[in-house]
Amino acid sequence: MINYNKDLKEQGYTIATNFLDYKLINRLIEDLDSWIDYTSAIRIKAGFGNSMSGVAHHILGKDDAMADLIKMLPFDEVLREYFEGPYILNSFGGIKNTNSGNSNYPHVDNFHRDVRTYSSNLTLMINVLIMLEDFTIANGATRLVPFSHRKKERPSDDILESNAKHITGKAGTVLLFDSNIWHAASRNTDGTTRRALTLSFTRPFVKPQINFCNLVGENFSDDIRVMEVIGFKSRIPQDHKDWYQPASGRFYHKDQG
Ligand SMILES: O=C(O)CCC(=O)C(=O)O
Repeated sequence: MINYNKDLKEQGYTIATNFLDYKLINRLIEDLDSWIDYTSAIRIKAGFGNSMSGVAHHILGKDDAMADLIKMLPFDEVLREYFEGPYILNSFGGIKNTNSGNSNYPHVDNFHRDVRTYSSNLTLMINVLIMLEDFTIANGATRLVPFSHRKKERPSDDILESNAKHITGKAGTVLLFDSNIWHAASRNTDGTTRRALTLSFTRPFVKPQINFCNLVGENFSDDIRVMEVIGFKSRIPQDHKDWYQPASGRFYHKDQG
């Protein structure tokens, strides 16, 4: 069996193949497109225009394939081992890279890190990128710079460019990486669609990017591990009534670090 955690720690990333079957991939593709339509309507209303076209952020809250994916607890064992305990969902997005000319979402087209606080000894965040279609160099596969999670400073553009590695793979392949790794999408030159889901997970004391508990509601799953990943065991009490609770009803449970 591949030692995902050894790769993650040493080179900063690891790759798992054949993670999803085609039936689920097709449902995820269809639902991603409807999330992109939904979020782009909200962005247009908010005055963002088309500056993030082809992207959807925080795609949970419907009874759809995205919810089913989270309920599968993807890579639970790897994440639990990497964080040495519980972890929660920090963000769940999707991206449809179709562009054959202009940049549609500069944040992902430029080399970046997805965690803003650098900590070399305590990993705060892991990215999980799920390829819903084949990733090729021509259609804009992700690029990353192996070992770049080990240094605090941003390497120069020259170093990033010359050490970056394209991560290609068949639909259903998953790229897991330490969020300190410098990475970017690359230019789609053949115009074939390249959809992916981009999730990140953190230790429970890091604030998620959105209140997933609120988005999915308390009846999301009967599986306590799923509810823990959503963040139900690491919530912030809203008032004193929430705070003064017996151990079982606490908003932030003591086993969440
Ligand atoms: O779409 C890609 O290849 C990269 C996505 C990315 O950079 C991100 O999710 O932070």
